[in-house]
Amino acid sequence: MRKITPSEITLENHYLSRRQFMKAAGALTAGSLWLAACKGSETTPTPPLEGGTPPPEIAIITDELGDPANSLEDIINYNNYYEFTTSKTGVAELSKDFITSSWTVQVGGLVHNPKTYDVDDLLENFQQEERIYRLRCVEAWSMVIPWQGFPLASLLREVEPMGSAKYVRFETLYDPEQMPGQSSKWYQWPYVEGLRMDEAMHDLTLLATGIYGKQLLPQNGAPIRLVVPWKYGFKSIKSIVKIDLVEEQPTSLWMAAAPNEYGFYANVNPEVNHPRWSQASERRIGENKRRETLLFNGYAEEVASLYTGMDLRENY
Ligand SMILES: Nc1nc2c(c(=O)[nH]1)N[C@H]1C(S)=C(S)[C@@H](COP(=O)(O)O)O[C@H]1N2
Ligand SMILES: [Mo]
Repeated sequence: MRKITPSEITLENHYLSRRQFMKAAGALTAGSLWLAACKGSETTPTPPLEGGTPPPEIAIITDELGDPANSLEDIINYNNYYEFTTSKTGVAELSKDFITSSWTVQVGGLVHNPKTYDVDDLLENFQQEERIYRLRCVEAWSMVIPWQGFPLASLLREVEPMGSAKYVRFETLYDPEQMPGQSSKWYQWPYVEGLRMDEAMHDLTLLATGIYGKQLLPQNGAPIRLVVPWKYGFKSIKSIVKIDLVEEQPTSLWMAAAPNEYGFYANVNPEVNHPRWSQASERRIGENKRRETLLFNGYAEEVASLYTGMDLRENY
């Protein structure tokens, strides 16, 4: 058994199903990623099977809490992407022809060195890392996703924020021809999100470009999207075209749509309920039993200090 990275594996059917994982979990040491039952490897020869095909290579990816990553199938077929549809199972089909090539991201505002980046250059010039993060939707479902990407901080440093920059504002593409959901008058398009400067500079804050070692698919926010694992999923804005450093707190699409339900911070907090439902527990996609929601989605050790002295109930 050897430790490998998610991108070393390309065939998603090499992963154990969650049910298989639960059986195997007891037998394995906790780790982030293990390749087991290595077909054809010298160390673990596969026993001949009677009349059957040999088992495939099996890899288990877990987060640092030991929970298995969701399958690629789950991750690419159960999505929130309101630019396409409000149906979670309909996004994949409706977004399949979305054009994500020749994509640029304009970074500006209160910076000394504004620049428009080609996503291909971002992939080349910023060291891509593997990050296995929990994603907790405000609707109380969650997944574990093995992302590839790079810290937002490394991009922000390059454009040299001015001292007056207090927040970062992100914008998704506006293109109603390609994104049928943008014809909906219920929301103010384009999708906008924001972070406070220290949140944006935190090492956990990722600009994601891939999942399971493959480029992002449109339904997951291709070609580049934000991932802020300690906040509700809606902060993790997809298909970004513009990043601005600003002085005033940005108003997100969700704050504009329902200010009493969605605040600027949106930190995962089991003690602060959504006005219409409890946030104390969640359903991990692929599991039946609900699990308890963790403060800051389990990243309290890393991020709680960002909020010392703040009333987390008031600043929801
Ligand atoms: N532009 C944009 N970004 C978005 C959304 C959206 O509708 N539009 N949905 C958000 C919500 S509510 C969640 S839970 C996550 C879901 O990400 P996933 O589909 O990749 O799992 O994306 C977030 N980013
Ligand atoms: Mo969400």
